[in-house]
Order: sequence, then C-alpha cells, then structure tokens
Amino acid sequence: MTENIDKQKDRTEFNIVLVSLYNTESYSVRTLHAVLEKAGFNVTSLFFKERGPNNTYDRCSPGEIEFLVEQIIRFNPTVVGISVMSAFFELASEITNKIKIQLHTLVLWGGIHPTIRPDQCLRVADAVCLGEGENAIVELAEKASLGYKIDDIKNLWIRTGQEIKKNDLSPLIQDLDSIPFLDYSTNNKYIVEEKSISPCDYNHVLSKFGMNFMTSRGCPFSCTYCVNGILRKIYKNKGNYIRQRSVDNVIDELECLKKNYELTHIRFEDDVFACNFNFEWVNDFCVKYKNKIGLPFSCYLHPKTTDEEMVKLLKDAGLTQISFGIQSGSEKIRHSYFKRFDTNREIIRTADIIAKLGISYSCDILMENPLEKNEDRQETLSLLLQLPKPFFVNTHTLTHFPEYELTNCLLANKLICEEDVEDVRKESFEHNRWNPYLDSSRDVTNMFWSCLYHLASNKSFLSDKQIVELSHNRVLRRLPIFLLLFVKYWPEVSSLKSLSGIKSLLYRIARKCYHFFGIKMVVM
Ligand code: B12
Repeated sequence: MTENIDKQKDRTEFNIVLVSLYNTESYSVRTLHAVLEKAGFNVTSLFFKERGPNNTYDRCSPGEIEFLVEQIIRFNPTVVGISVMSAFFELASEITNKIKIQLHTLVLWGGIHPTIRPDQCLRVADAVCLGEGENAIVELAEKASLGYKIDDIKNLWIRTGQEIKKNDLSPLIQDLDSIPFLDYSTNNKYIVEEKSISPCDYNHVLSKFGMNFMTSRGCPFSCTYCVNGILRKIYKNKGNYIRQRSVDNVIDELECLKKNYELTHIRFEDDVFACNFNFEWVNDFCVKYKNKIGLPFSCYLHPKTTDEEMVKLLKDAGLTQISFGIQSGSEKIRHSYFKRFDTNREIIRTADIIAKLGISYSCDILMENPLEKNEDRQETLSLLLQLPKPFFVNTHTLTHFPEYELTNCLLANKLICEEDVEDVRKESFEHNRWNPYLDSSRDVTNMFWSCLYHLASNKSFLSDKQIVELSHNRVLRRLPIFLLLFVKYWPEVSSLKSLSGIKSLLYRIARKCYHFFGIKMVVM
C-alpha cells in the first residue's frame, strides 16, 4: 500500500510534455495524454499551431519556435514527446535542437515518420517510438520515474552515447476497447500560436474542423502510395493488422462527446469504414447509432467492399456523405503501380449505389503522377464522365512519402529524386493543391486535366461530348488558365445579377491572370 502511494507521488512529480504539430485534434497525442494520465503521470499537451481551412499551413513566424521551446521548458519535463509526420521532420528537428541546447531532457519522437525512418530521426531525437505508442510511453515513464534503465522497452529505439539500442516491436494492440477514450478536456492542454499560449478548448477545435472519429486501426488494402502497405510489413507476425472497436465502445465514446460538446456531424476517419466487412457489426452499429447518437455522418468506403445493403443500413442510420479513392482512371496504373485492384466497373457500380440512395459523394484523384501519360488522364476523364453527377472531385498531389513502395519504385526508375521525397520537399506543407478549389501553381498539364475532372463532376451546360472535345483542344492544353478561370468562376458568372458584381468578378479574374502570367490586366 505504502509502496503504491510512494510510487503515485513519484509519478505526479514526473512531468511529460507532448507536442502535436499543426494538429489540434491529434488522435495520437490525445490518446497518449489519456493513457499517461490514467497511469498517474503529470502530462501536458502543447498543440503547436493550427492548420488553416482545407489543410493549409502557415509558416512559423520569427521567434515562434523559440516561444514554443520556452513553454516546453516552463513545464520542467523529464520527457518531451513529439508526434512527427514526414512533412514536419525539419520543424521537429528545429524544435528538438533548440530544446536540447537549453534543457537536459529526453526527447522522444513518435508517429509515422519515426516509424518508417527511425535511423534518420535518431540523428536528432534521443529516442524514437516505432508503431503504437501507448504501452511504450507508459513503460518509459514508469521506468524513468523509478530510476530504472530504459533501454529495453519494446517499440523504442534509444540512443545511448554512440550506441543505438533497437528493441523489437511488441504485438499490435488487439483489444482497442482497452485504450482509454481520447482526452478532449481542457485540462493541461494548450494551443501555442504566434507567441501566445492559451487553453485548448475543444469547442474551438470543433468549430474549425468538426468532430472526427476512428472506430478501427488498420486497412484491408496495401496500396503502394499509402502507409498501410509499409505498416503491414513492419507488423508482420505481430497479430491481426485490422482491428475494430466494439460497437458499444464506439457508441459510449460518442455519447460522452455528444453530452459535452455541440456536435452537428461526425466524420469517421477510418481508412475504410467498417473495413472488415462484418455485417453483424454494421447492423448493430446502425441500430445503436441511430437511437443514441442520431447525427448525420460521413465516412470513407472502398469500391471493392461497397455493398448496397450495407450502404442502405448506413444511410438509414444517418450517413450523408461518402468519400472513396479512384486515384487514376487507368486500370493499368492502378493495378500495376498502385496495387489497387478495383476495376472501373466496380468504381462505377459504387458511385451508382451511392447516388441511387441519394447520398452525396466525393472521390480522390492523384495528380502530378510521373507515371501517367495523357492517355491515362484521358481514361480518368472518361471514367469520371460515367459517374452520376454531381459529385466532388479532390485533385490531390501524389506525395512521395519516404520508404513507401511507390516512392521507392519512382526513385529506382529515376522518375523522382531524393529531394522530391516528403521529408525534404514538404509538399503537403508547402502546397495545398489537394482541395477542389483549383490552384494555379499546378503545371500546365496537371492544371488542364484537373480542370476537366472538375468539369466532369458537375452538371453544367456542357455535354459530356463537349467536355471530351475540350480535352483534345490544343490551345487549352497549352493555356489551361482559361479553362481554370472558366471552371472556377462559371458558377458565379451564371448567378450574377448586377454590374458591380461583374466588376468585382473581373477584378478577381484579372488578379488570377496577373498571378499566372506575371502581367497586369486593367479592368476599367
Ligand atoms: C485520420 C488521419 C488524418 C486526420 C487526423 C485527425 C486527428 N484527429 O488526428 C486528418 C484528416 C486531420 C489528417 C491530416 C493530415 N494527414 Co493524415 N492520416 C490519418 C490516418 C488515416 C490515421 C492517423 C491516426 O490518427 N491514427 C490513429 C492514431 C492513434 O494513430 P497514429 O497517429 O499512428 O499514432 C500512434 C503511433 O504512431 C504512435 N505515436 C504517434 N505520435 C507519437 C508521439 C510519441 C511521443 C510517441 C511515443 C508515439 C506516437 O502512438 C500512437 C498511438 O498508438 C493516417 C493513415 C493511417 N492509417 O495511419 C493518415 C496519415 C497519417 N496522414 C497523412 C498526411 C500526409 C496528412 C496531412 C499532412 C495531409 C495534408 N496534406 O495536409 C495532414 C497532416 C495533419 C497534421 N498536422 O498532423 C499521412 C502521413 C504520411 C507521412 N509519412 O507523413 C498518413 C500516414 C496517410 C498516408 N498518406 O499514408 N490525417
């Protein structure tokens, strides 16, 4: 008993600071916060900078990183844990180097980038966590708080002098219900932005990003451009890769959230919702969700697993919006390079099912793909034209994440170089081309095709045949800015009523032309 109390006292005096970069929702940091707090440790989470609308990222202003480091130091941490995605490798390095100048503390990185490039990360951080962090971070805190050695903790690679101790991965957590609910409370959570620190109120986060939620871990597919292909390999023989929370556990957490926050919509962020295609789970979920939560929701599905009966049930429970990936309309590109084995027929069937049920939908296309030729892009256009309109098309940039199978294939074929890889290039941080509000920073080829894909997704006065004719127009291929202006402003032109409206619209078009051609156009 006394031993327990003493241990408890030690634990509350042991400070851990977790840092999330540009992610105030952060499932990972909020989960780790919850497990550490449950284990009795004193934990503070700092959410450094908010993302802008549509995942845009403001650069750090001068002194902002120093301010963050001052705040970290203020909490006198024994361990600082930073969650790192590839695009934030440089930022995390800068923060870590600044911490280490001022404080003798253990800086531990976790998240997807340290999982796939641990050696590179260990050149900056003292320790990295590969894969799931719940058990590793608690064991680290337990051992460190008791003064025990910390170099034998599963999932952690630790630098000790010149040596690196590389511990094995522990099996994947099979019972997701055993993980505490994410901690959305304001306690010990702060937003650090523009040299100010303020309590992180989840209502504020909700008003910006809405409520997103996960019911599973893992994905049945191993697409070469996605993390799941690589994680599946890392976790080989470490238990089932796809894990699903029980319906009751999901509903209990949603009920808590509904009680505490003003929710209007839930966005399920699972890689593929109900991915293990378990009808019993879906049935049970739909009945309980409808009765106890009753809010509209959206989710990701996959053309290979979309089943009409299942979508009907989900629709009845409140499903209003579905997203699914197409990535390329060329089956050759999808099958041979992306390892996405869905056929165009399956994609059309999926869209037909969704549209027939009156659910709105969006699909993802990967642009800036060095493997695609115009014939492939023509196939994408042709596929999109066969889908029921209207729908939303997200024209993402194919981002070259380190160590992903597709990245390695493009590197091996010299279609990209090391500088194009995300930890150097920071594509997702620097450019935000993935949203449907077309972006003139695309090269002419990708701008041309992204405009056509957007035209194909909407009902307009252009027939499908005319859109195909446009796709062969040589002038537009070279000067797609005209197509861009048309796609972007046509909805406004068609709804214009007054002269002042026309003038302001023309000013905006002129500004776009200026930006694109570097010339000034005068609108009288
Ligand atoms: C949901 C999701 C989102 C949500 C996040 C919502 C939220 N509340 O966090 C949204 C839509 C906002 C989002 C945004 C982005 N995402 Co995202 N997203 C995912 C997804 C599907 C799941 C991630 C997740 O939260 N899982 C659940 C948590 C609990 O698991 P986890 O993050 O892996 O964390 C565990 C471990 O990694 C570890 N861990 C994590 N951090 C730390 C820190 C420490 C100290 C320790 C010890 C351990 C540890 O412990 C955690 C618990 O076990 C993944 C794909 C996937 N299946 O992983 C892509 C993924 C993470 N996203 C990705 C990307 C690129 C982005 C964006 C950059 C996109 C963009 N263009 O803006 C932004 C970045 C936002 C940001 N600043 O973090 C990439 C990252 C690739 C890479 N190599 O960096 C992924 C892997 C998808 C892919 N393309 O392969 N995303």
